[in-house]
Amino acid sequence: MRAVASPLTPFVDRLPIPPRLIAAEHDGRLTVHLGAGRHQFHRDLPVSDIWGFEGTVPGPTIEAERGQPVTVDWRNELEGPFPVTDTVAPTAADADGVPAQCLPGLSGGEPNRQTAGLTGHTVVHLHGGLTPAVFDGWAENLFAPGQDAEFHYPMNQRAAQLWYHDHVMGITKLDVYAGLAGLWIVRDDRERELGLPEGPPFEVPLLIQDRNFDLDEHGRLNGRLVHKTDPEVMEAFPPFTVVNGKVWPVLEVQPSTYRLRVLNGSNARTYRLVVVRDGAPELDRITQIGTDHGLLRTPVTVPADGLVLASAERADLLVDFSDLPPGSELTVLNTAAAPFDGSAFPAAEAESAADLEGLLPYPEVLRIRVVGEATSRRSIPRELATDFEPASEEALAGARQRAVALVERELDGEPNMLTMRELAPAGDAEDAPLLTVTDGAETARYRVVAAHFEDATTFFPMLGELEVWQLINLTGDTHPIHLHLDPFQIVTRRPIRYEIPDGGIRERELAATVTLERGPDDELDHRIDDNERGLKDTIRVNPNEIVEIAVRFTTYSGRYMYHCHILEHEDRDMMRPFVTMPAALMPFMA
Ligand SMILES: [Cu+2]
Repeated sequence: MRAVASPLTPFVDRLPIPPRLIAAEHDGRLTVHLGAGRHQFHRDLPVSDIWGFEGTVPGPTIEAERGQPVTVDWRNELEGPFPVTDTVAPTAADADGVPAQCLPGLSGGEPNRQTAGLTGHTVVHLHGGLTPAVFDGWAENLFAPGQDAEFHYPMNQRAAQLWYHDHVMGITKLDVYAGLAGLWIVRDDRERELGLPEGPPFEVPLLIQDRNFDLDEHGRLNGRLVHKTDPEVMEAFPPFTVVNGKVWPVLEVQPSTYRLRVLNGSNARTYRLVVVRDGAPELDRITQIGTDHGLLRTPVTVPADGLVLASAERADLLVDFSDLPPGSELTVLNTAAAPFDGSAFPAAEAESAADLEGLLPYPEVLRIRVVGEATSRRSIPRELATDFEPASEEALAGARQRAVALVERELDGEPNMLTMRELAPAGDAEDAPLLTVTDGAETARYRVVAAHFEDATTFFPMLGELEVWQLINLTGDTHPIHLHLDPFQIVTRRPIRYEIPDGGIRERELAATVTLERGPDDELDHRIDDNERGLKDTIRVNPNEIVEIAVRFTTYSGRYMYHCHILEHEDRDMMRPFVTMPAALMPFMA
């Protein structure tokens, strides 16, 4: 296996803990400035220009209480020039065959002039928030430098780890990459009844991202942020893993039980995290208690290969270090090649996970070092959440069904276009290109009724009504699909095989035959992991797979978005609107 030497030394910086901004200490009224800042990503890197909340990477961690509203005055004080160089390498690999994305610098790419000219228009979305539509951060409702937006967050929602980030149409990938992201933790009585760690030192948020940097004329890293893609891969998979703003940091822990709250805030990269000590995985130290929207019903172990988190997914973990003598070291490694397609990788081989072709030159994520004398192990409650159950068969059978095909359209001379094709049943007489879905003896026939963000809205869920959304992946990559507003539960994940005739993918039309059975070359298990059986807002849809989710929008009417959370996909053009409606208004819809 070929490798490239790292220009940065791993595990020399301490893991930073973002400052806490506790809403209750400010009567629920917060002011957050979005501004240019300076940030050092690693001891041996020059300081980088960034755009961040409070001018920091990441922004402060906002902490709120369930039922206590928070108003944030988001003050846009962003100033140019834009702090990231955006480029496309002219070739996918250099003369030695090393993928351009694994290397720092521009790899011969021209800086994108439009990106350099960005003016700091922004909008903030609270991911996972049950937020009225006007405050949800619609991607086109921007505020300019010098303007502010006062957003009201009711916080009528269960305890969970959320995050806030920029959500501008077409450039979320750039603004988030520049640093515009931070954590938001909701707390409630149920978590306190369970005695879970809250705050330092035993609760540690881990925001994982990947970044790349430019080189000076001598080939030395100069600290400037680089967003680089290549002619074959339209997503950025930068080589350096950053946790809470530092490349490969060190977390010192006491021999005790820690609550690690992990968020993948990367543009595109999926991580499969494995904890290794003395060369061997020790995943049994980890108990997962929560997911995107908070506590699971019962604690679960993480999957045998490791904890998979696609962009925007969260995991609430209790990790037991209580048996470890001072000086013990554990390493968190990532074994997921990119672009991620769900392929397995055994945890036992995590130390040799480096894979240039898989755009994973450095599997390192975090070093954990045990210091101090033994304290106590924390017992883990057997019953966690009691406020939700899986939808019954009967409820599912009566639910409104919607279907969406995830489609990648190849284009000459420009990056591929990804879309969510919303489907509607086709009449018997229709001869337009159709997508058919065959499940046993039954075949459903669909036509595409919307593909791009600006196409007319076709999804009008009624408040209070259960819906089942089918997400049909007709691409070769895993897509983390995120719904704004209410959380959902996964119902099924099933293998499909499909055929798309030549020319079957057009601007809006789609011809495809989908069969609900495993294809002969399909090696994925298409399993629902135990840690996905909670309240989710982002769900992975793997290749050759159909995922069904059950969702009930409950509280707010209005125009919301759902999208792939690979930011390069969301920006081009894997995002669609939906409008939640009170039942009483439906008869008046023209
Ligand atoms: Cu995607």
